[in-house]
Amino acid sequence: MLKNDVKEILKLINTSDEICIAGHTAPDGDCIGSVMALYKFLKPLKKNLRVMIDGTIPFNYKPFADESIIAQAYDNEKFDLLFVLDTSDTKRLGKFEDVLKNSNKRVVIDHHKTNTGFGDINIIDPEMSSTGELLYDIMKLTGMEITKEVAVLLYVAILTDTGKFSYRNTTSRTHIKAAELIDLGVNVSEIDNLVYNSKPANVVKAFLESVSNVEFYYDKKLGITAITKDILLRNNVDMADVDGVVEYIREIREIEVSCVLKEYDDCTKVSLRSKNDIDVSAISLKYQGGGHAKAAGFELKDNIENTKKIILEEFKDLLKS
Ligand SMILES: [Mn+2]
Repeated sequence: MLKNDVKEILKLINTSDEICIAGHTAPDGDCIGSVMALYKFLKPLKKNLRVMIDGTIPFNYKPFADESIIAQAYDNEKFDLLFVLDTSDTKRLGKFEDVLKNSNKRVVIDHHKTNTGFGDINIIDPEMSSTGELLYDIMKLTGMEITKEVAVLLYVAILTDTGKFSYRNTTSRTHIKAAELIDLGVNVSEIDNLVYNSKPANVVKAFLESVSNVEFYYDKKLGITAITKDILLRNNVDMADVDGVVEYIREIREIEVSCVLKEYDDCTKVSLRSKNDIDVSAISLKYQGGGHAKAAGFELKDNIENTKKIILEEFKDLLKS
């Protein structure tokens, strides 16, 4: 039961001095919001806290992430206690993966159904919209103070992982918790402006280019495009900043599955979104990725062209009428 797990976690916190809080590579709003919220929540306890997130903080989350406290590299430091948030498998810790074996106790808090539970304590609830929502439940059970600063970070986590409270993972409880966070002082429109209405022009241009290159297959049920190195270079933007292309393509009426291929030097990362019944996490798992039924991804050590062929093949039977 959650209550007992929280009791155990509080005991671990009390007996620990060195505490690390880690999130996943290519961090999103839920990861950054949750990690930073837990950091600020534990701050008053005067422990030695470290934060580990491998990857660029997207520009719109920079106001919520204190980058001076995020570790740049991992030098095999040891920890009494490690929290791993929003991270469905150990590989997603990226360059910080070894922190797992260098920590005495591990607490995993996540809402990905593909999470196997690699901690000593695992709080994994796929019914939750976001790790932020789950973390809020946990924080309430500790009886410790949730400041406005913490509330803002949890709200960002919930807001972004629910696609502004629009995905199916959004429940009445999600709204009730968001309301409680607003009562703690969250300014809804201010956050909306920071997260969604703050894009630099070159980021929007790269986004539009990526969207306009979309190709349709199987009666437009599959839409596929790529964010190439060339698009990034010409517009002078980071991959991490071009967000939402895969969701945008899903907005097309006929689309059942949208796919974005992200071109990196040594691999292609695949983002998948499903509109109805197709479980894209099953296909992602097949290629050592993970995620949710409607939002998942994986990477291949191959170029865009070959990756695209694989995607077309994978969805052929599911989408061909
Ligand atoms: Mn999440």
